[in-house]
Amino acid sequence: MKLSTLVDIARDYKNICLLGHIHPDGDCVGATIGLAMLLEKYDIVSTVLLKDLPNQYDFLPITRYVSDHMDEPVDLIISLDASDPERLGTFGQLLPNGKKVINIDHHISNTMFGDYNYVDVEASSTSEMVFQMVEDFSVMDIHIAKALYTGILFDTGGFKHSNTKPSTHLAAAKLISYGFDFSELIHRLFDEKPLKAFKAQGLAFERARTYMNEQILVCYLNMEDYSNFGIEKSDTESIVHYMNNVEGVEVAVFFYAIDADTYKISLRSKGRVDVCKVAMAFGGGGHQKASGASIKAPLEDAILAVTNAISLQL
Ligand SMILES: [Mn+2]
Repeated sequence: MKLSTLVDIARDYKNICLLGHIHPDGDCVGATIGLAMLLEKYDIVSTVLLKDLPNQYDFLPITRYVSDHMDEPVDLIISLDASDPERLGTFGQLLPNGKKVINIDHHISNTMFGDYNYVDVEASSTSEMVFQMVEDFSVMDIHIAKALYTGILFDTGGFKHSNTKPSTHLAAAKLISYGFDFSELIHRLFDEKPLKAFKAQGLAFERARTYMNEQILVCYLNMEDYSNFGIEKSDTESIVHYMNNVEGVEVAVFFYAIDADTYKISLRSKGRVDVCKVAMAFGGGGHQKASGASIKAPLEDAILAVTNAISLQL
C-alpha cells in the first residue's frame, strides 16, 4: 500500500485512530507516530492510541500525538505492528465499531483481520513498511525520520538480526540524511538503563537454568523482584537478548510476571527452533527467531510447559 492510497481512503473519514499493540515497543511507537506525522502532512488528523508507554521513548513527540482514549466514535482504524485484534488490548474493542480497519504489519502470525491488509512478513519492521509507503519525499522531515528510524533500529536490534535486508539499510541511510543524532538515539534505545534495572538484570542472569543439554536457557523475574528493585517490565526488555548470546544455546526464554499468576515469555532462537510456533501454542506469536506469549500458570508449571514445547523441535 502506498501512502497516497492510504491518504485517499483516510479522506473519507472523520475520526481516525492509529493503534499499536499492548506493551508498546520501539517499532510500534515509531510506526504509529511516524504515520500520524505523515498523514498530518496531507491535513489528515489522527490520534495514536497507546497505553502503558515506557518513558524510554520520550525523545519522540509522544504528548502531541499519543492519547489513551478517544472522545469521538472512531470510524477508521489503522492498526500497526499488531498480528491480531487481541494484541491491541482494550483498544481491540473499538474494532467492531470502526467502520473500516486497515491492518499494517510484518508478523508471520498476522490473522488478516482488516478490511485492507498490508502485511509483509519479509519487512524488518512495521516502521520500514511505513517508510516504503512514502513515494513523495517532500513530506519527510527530521521528526518523521527519527520516529521511523527508531522502529527499524528496535526491531532489527540495531541492524544485527537476520530480518535486516539491503532495503533496511537503504531506508536507514535515507532516514539519517534528515540529520537527527542517530548515535545518541542508539545509546538511548539500547544501552542506557537505570542502575536498578542493571541490578535486576544481574539477578535474572544469576537464576539461569538450562534444559536439553544446555540448548535451552531460562531466566525469570517475578512480581516480588519488580517491587524489590522498583523496576518496570520495560526495564527488562534487553535481558532475553543477552541470554541468547550464550554459546551453545539454541533458545533463550525469559519469564517475567505481569500479575500474580501470569507470566509473559520472551523467546529468542538462533535459528534451529521456530519460536513463533512455540509462542502460538500458548496463544502468542511473533517471528521465527523472536516471539512472545502470556501464560496463566505458576512459574514452575509455565517453565515446564514451555521447555517441553521447545524440546519437541530440538
Ligand atoms: Mn515490529
